[in-house]
Amino acid sequence: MLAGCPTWPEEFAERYRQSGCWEGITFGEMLRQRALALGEHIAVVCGEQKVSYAELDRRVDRLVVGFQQLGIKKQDRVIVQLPNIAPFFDAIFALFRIGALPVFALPVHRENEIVYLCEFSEAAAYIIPDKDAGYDYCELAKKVKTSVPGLRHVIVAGEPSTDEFHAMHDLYVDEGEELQVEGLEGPRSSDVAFLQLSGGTTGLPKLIPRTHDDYIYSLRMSVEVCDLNKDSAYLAVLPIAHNFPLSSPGVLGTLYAGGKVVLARRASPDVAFPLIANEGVTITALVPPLAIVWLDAAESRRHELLKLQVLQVGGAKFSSELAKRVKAVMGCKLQQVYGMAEGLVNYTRLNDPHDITINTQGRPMSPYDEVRIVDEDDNEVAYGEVGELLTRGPYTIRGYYKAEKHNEKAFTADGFYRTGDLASMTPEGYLVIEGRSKDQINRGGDKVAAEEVENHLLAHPAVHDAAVVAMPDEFLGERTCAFIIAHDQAVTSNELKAFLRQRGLAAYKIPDRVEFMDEFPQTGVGKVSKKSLREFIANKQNVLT
Ligand code: J2J
Repeated sequence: MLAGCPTWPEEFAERYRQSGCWEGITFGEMLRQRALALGEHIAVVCGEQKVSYAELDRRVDRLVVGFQQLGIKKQDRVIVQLPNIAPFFDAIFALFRIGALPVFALPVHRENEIVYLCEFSEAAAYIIPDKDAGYDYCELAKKVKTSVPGLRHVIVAGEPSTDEFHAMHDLYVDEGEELQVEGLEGPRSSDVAFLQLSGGTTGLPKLIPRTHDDYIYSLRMSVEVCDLNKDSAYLAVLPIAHNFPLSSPGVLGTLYAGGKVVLARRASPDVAFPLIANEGVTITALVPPLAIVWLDAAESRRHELLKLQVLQVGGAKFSSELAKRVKAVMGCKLQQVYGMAEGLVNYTRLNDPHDITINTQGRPMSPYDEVRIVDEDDNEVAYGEVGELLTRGPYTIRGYYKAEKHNEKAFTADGFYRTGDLASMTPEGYLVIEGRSKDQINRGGDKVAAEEVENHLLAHPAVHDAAVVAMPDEFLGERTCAFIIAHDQAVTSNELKAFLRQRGLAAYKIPDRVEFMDEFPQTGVGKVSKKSLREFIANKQNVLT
């Protein structure tokens, strides 16, 4: 097991194995089994390209050898920053087979995030597209490589702009040569398979170690709850490195079920609706702001959505007003999904009464999930009352990667993860998300850690103090507002935003609004009162509208 990854105490591990949650297979084995059973059945559709299960399995083996020839080996960490393209699967399954660990970055991440990920995970390699959505990832990789000398390889799924980088298509060895893989001593199912990025509440993002056993179990449960099978077609519109479209049931759940993954390069109805119609898409997943766009478009384009059976919405709270429109406008079932990269996933069930589907965020997918809703002293509250949600179970981590100190706060002594979400529970066991105690802004599903942005702002010479909070937004649910006490009255909002961009911060973390103040409101104990700041900005917005 990779050092720095807390794991389940043996008595729990034993229980999860005995009860059959943990199947004892790795991702590499899972793909092999599907390839043997399903052969030429289509696994992935990407534009004109259609890849069968057998072909995907062969491509992965050919790439395994190429990766090995570069010196990538078991337990190496490899940053994977790919958009929704077929080589994503070749790359991650090849790494899984070797026992190297993908570290999932999002396409929107920039120099700041990638340098940090490379350094913190001590990455051996970094995999990128050449260009995507008009952005040049080779340019980004050049900057990253200069900052991180330990990064041995940059691998480009496309055409590299420099000889220093490897073209991924050159790494696949010829058919036949992959037999060398036979001698490979791959990972065990209890090993960590990859590191997933947490939404984050701290100055530096935390990494989440997920094992083959626990993640494959989460796929199996998701597949069961979402009723996926060989005939299902899942459209991936959200970036597939994110935990929701990756696993709930997402692209990996679809492969687990033997279904067809259809990759969309853009989330707009103009791209996605024709794919739904032409590929017979049965299920897809959106965050609430995208659901709004789709609902509006569907008013006049319902004929394109006839095959769609299920629309999943999650990542941020979906208002019941919008939820009510899904069936009427799109003609498919709504499924609310409340999950987290740390583990626990909740779904409304496909046969739930309308009232539950539109008003709750679902219930845990596994009978082995333990959830508690507690007050400030960790005492359980009554049904219907609001408290913080704590959880423990067969696919919820017991600690972040190399974060011993933080883990003491983020987990209880008996191993429950403190989600930082405020929730209540209905008598039927369904969760309603009521707010958040963690210092995070949920910008339409994109999570922004206030402290991370505050630290960047504090690096500006004109900034004396900074406090970042959420402000209400009709479309995204929340946007970010940065309150600043400045040394230098001349500094402007635009200058501060430009400063953060120049530091290589991803665009979604740049504050939407900057407010200057002489001093911050304080709590009774002299801390900055973010509650007062949130109220202040919400009131100010109301006055203006
Ligand atoms: C309110 N808040 C929600 C919801 C997530 C499936 C679905 C989503 C994620 C995800 C995921 C919410 N209503 N329906 O990993 O597998 C907020 C909560 C939660 C945090 C986790 C999956 N669904 N949230 O969004 O790791 O605050 O995972 O703790 O990105 O998103 O964020 P993340």
